[in-house]
Amino acid sequence: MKFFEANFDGLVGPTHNYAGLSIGNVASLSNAKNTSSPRQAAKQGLSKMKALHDLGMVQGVLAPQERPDVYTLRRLGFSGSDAQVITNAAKQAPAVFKAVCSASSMWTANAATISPSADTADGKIHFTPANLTNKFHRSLEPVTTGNILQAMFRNQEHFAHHTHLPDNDHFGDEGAANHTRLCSAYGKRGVELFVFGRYAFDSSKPAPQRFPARHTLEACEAVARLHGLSDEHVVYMQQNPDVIDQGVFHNDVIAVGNQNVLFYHQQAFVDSQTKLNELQRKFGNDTELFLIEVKDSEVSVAEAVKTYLFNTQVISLPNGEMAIIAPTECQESATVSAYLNELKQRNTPIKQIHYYDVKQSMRNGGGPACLRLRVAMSEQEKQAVNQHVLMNDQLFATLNQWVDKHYRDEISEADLADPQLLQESRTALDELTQILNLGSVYPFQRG
Ligand code: SUG
Repeated sequence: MKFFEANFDGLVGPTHNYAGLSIGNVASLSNAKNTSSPRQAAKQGLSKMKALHDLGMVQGVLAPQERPDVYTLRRLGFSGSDAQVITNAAKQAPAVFKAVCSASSMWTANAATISPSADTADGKIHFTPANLTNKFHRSLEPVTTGNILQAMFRNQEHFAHHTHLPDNDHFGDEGAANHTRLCSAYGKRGVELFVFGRYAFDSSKPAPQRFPARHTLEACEAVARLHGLSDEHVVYMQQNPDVIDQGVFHNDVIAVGNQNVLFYHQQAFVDSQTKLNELQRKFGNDTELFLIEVKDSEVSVAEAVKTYLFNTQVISLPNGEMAIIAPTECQESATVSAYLNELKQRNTPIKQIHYYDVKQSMRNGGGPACLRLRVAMSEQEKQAVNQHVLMNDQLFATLNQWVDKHYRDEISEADLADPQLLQESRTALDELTQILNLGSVYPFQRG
């Protein structure tokens, strides 16, 4: 049977904006209050999806969420019509209001953690939406994320869905951004590498001083239990607290893996050598495991954070070669582009580098890898996916027209308080759920 990895990219939502909401995320803070272009952002994302489809990859689309989130504002005491709720919240609690307008669900690497059927005890693909507790604006995502994932992966014979972990910092879970699966082939049992920022129940352990560690060991362990993974095929590694303090707010800003390749920075992990030895032992020796470590002397942590060298996608092309999907920021850096050119000459599976412009997303700290959620699957499992979410020439054209029809060209902070934006957003999402055949997934549709 044929196995492959499918990528489900987040479609950027109609309220995409720069609100400076993510302390610890350098780009988010430095672009706060800049004017954004939702239309351009959505189109950049769609172009990347189409490019991966054209490279022969299985590519899907994950729908955005309803924003501003008036339901949360009502929970927080604002009342009246939706327009009154928006106007009053924008005036009386501007910081809260900005948070409920965020289109942050576009970064689907944070949507969920997914274990493929080859790794799980019951042979199903398991999904756990991330609770994203560390940032208020992101903690609003998991319920609707779960609804959308269930509408995409409905078939209960193949897919198992869990509720997100308890909404508390002890179980802070940022999903696949801190999860990497290494394997000799997609259909073979792999090693699932869970990376965490801190220990929730032991304050004597290392932790960052300046910026928050969003993801805990205890959250990783809970997801591994829920998914029925065997201890012999799981590795837990702690992120180096010093790099979190330098702006590496998720592991996918400092490391990325695919099949038998782990590409990471020298400073990425605590106890790096011991942990990589454990990884090698659990991976086994049947297939060579390529541990590609980038030294400080080659690319500094600051340069990696600026260019998102590690927030690249490493993908296996149909011809068996691996390619790196990088943001144009990597091409614009002399150091990083020279490094990548040299890397593809080396004796590793990585043989191609492709650059894409996702600047609208990058300005909020989201590179190519943040924009995608990976699901390793078989041809049979792919047939069980809602086929309307899979990218093809027709869907690409339809979604571009949909964006042209509904999205604003520009959004500034003041525009978010326009009650009309909620109506535009709901009209767009209602039509999108028909295009993607999702049924009713949004609060406004469920009543
Ligand atoms: O959670 N930015 C997102 C970026 C997420 C990137 N994802 C991965 N690395 N996988 C975050 O910090 C900024 C929103 C704002 O400031 O307007 C934001 O939410």
